[in-house]
Amino acid sequence: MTVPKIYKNYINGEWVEPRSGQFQENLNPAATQEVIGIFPQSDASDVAAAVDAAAEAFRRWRLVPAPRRAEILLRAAQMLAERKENLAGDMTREMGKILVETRGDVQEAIDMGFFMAGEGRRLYGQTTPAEMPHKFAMSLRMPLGVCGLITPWNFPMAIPSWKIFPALVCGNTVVIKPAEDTPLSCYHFVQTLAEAGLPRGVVNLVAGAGEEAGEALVAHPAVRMISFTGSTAVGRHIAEVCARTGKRCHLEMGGKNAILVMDDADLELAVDGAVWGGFGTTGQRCTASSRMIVHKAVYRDFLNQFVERAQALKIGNGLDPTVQMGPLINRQQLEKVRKYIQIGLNEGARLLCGGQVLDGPEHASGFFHEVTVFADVDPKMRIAREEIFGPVVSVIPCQDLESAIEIGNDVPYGLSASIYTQDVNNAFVAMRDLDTGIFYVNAPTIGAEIHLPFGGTKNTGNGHREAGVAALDTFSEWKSVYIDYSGKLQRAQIDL
Ligand code: UN1
Repeated sequence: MTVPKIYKNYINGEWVEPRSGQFQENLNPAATQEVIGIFPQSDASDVAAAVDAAAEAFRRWRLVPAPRRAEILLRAAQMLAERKENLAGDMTREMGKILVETRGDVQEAIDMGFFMAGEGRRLYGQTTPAEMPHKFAMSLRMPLGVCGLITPWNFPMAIPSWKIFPALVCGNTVVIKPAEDTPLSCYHFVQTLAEAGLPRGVVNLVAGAGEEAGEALVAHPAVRMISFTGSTAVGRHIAEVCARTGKRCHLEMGGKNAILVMDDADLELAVDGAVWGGFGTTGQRCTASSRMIVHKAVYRDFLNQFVERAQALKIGNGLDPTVQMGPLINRQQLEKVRKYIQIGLNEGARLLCGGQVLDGPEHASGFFHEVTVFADVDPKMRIAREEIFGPVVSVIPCQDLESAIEIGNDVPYGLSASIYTQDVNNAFVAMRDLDTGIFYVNAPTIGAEIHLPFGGTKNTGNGHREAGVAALDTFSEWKSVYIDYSGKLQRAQIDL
């Protein structure tokens, strides 16, 4: 076995050791004997050095014309495309999801790079008529300054890219703290940006724990905004600290997403979507389809087909191309899944398949769990309301479209929803009435594309969006400009 590599922080264009001298091993969740690398456990002093570097770099970066900034982003995206296969392999090793999915994750980063590079030649503001004859009025997008980014482990490169690319094209500089479980993919991403020619200090990477490095980043007075993707509990706490320290705060948190299956649905298609939406990424997406709300007329048929397909999924190491579902990310998540299965059983839900940790010889060295389906779930049960973030799906019977929508909305979250129906009227009603930020027709709740806004309502978000042009609103602020070329004092109507 090769000696694991020791990684450092990236501050002001240099790889530097954490001041504490503390490091932590990053293990492969499919084979815990494999150490992916040894990563810094940074503290507040490392974060402060990174923020200082970002603040200094901002003085110059904000003045680099946006089309020039964009050229660097474009180059980075092209380099990611050339490196895609290696990046995907490393991501599967550190995160566990299967290769087709990690390729997709890298592709999202590539796509976001291309998209945001295009924005370098737009970043549109507004020009409007002014109230006076010799006066001009317009609004411009201005960068915020130093952005603090805190990213999760389930999309180890895509989500850092969703934050870094728009932040940079708008003229901000950043400090990113990736998830402790998946720092390697973020290292690869930042390394690629550096090689693409990003000036020193524009992007800084500090690895470590949320409680220490993350907390220090959120509290730092020179950070102008925080963009966080992760749990609702942590997001709420971040929002409080941001409020106290006067920062903008963008939050992307939990989900409990439903697929509605109507009596006129193409059932085979719906089952396909349910399997992919429910068990893709081992259910560890905030967009995962963790609830199936199924019309009573097709309930039995749906359950039979769904369970048959779910049970047939091959679970194992995601590097094996025949494997369809990888492990959970870590022991804590595995324990969480076990806990919720017990809760479901205690609540009286009917366990149709799964429910066990996989610990046979093939699976013993990873955090593997069977795909699990609960049927006859009551919408009030905890397994139908709380985010499990694992391969556990609750199937809930419903009477009609109206009751399906009511059940769909009866959760604290509002990220994504979907309906399977052949009736265009049903589809439009569901689109209008399901209170989520993302909606699908005849497709599962996962699979958002990078050029549309991504985010949710209720406890999922806090009103901001990422991805698409909407991300520019998250990472910039408006300056309204009035130019009076009359050469005399003109007074607006309102002053008179
Ligand atoms: C997430 O689950 O945190 O829409 C992001 C999707 C992916 C992104 C998910 N494109 O499922």
